[in-house]
Amino acid sequence: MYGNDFPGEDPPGGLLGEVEAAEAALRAAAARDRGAAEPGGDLAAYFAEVVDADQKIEPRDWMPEAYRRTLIRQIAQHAHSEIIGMQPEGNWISRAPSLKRKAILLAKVQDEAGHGLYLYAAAETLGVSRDELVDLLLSGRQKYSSIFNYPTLSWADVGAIGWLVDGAAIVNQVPLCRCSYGPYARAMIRVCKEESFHQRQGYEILHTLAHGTPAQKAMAQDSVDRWWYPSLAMFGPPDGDSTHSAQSMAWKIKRFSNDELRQRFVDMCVGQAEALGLRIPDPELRWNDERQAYDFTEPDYDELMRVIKGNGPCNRQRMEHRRRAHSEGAWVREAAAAYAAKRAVKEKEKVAA
Ligand code: BYC
Repeated sequence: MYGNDFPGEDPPGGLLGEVEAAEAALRAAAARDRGAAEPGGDLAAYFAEVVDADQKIEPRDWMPEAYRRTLIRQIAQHAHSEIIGMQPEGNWISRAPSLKRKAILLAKVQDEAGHGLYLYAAAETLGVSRDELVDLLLSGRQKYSSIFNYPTLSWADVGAIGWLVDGAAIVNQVPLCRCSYGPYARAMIRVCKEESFHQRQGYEILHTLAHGTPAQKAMAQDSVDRWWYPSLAMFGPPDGDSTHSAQSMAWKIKRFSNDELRQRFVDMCVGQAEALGLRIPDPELRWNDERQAYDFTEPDYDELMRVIKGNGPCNRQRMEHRRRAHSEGAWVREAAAAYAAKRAVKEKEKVAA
């Protein structure tokens, strides 16, 4: 039993079942005739009709400028998170405890790079270039997830990231498979399937450690103690302080509020922690029969704001590393551009011949 393969899941089939249902809904929406905007008609009304009918907005469609800007902000932040998210785990590639663990971790980190690329490509369909987005990240004008500003101090942290961070990412991203913007929803289907696999590898690392020597078990518990609250904070500020939620939910970009998803994540983790034999570090955690959900201690949202503003334990290190990697990779981009230009000339010559 690994992570989200948990029995008695709600919904049946678990989160992966939900991804499959979202994929089927995407295909069904594509097969339905959603009509076309009347020439010279009310474009805003047509946009609202498409969203209301759970059809997808595509890049060719008219959309409110604020919808476009919100999507660029969220998709870009998501893409940057995937790219920066490679650093904390990359820290352990050369120190993984076996060749097999090293190969698995390498593949996982490589998947995160792939997710970043799908997401940058989805953002580009909104009329912004990859160069602009990278520049916004490197100049600090766009954010990435708070979670990647915490250090990975032990091998068990690779397990805790898989179980808790990827677990939180999936709970947040499964509803995005039903996002109203087609390219983002389609990218999310593939990302969620891969993230689900990542969550299982983290769970399996922790399970092995938790059933190993007392020192290994203590190392696993220490990781869970450090990653629990930062993982809860990944869902964003509480609903009352979430500036974008109401509008994003009306546009069906977000399907659930930050607090709803946080609760869902806590409810999912409790049974998984029991199966691992590890303790969630929250003395207030208990089942509430009336709410049919667990009561829990909220993360420290002042800490979240400090980390978002650049003052977390590793913000400076992460950005310095990314800037250095970007400048050291300039020759690769130049070579790829020169190669593409050469091929374009050859293609043109072929067509002319
Ligand atoms: N970190 O109004 P709100 C992953 C910002 S997983 C940093 O609620 P929204 C991965 C927010 O941007 C992580 N900033 O915003 C996993 C806004 O700031 P601005 C990436 C945060 O957008 C494993 C302000 O706070 N996942 O990639 O409605 C391995 C107010 O918040 C955070 C995604 O990006 C935070 N935790 O909701 C490798 C998923 N929380 O722009 C990689 C897509 C909030 O007004 N994103 N802020 O200055 C989302 O679902 C939503 O954007 C959020 C926030 C739920 C994160």
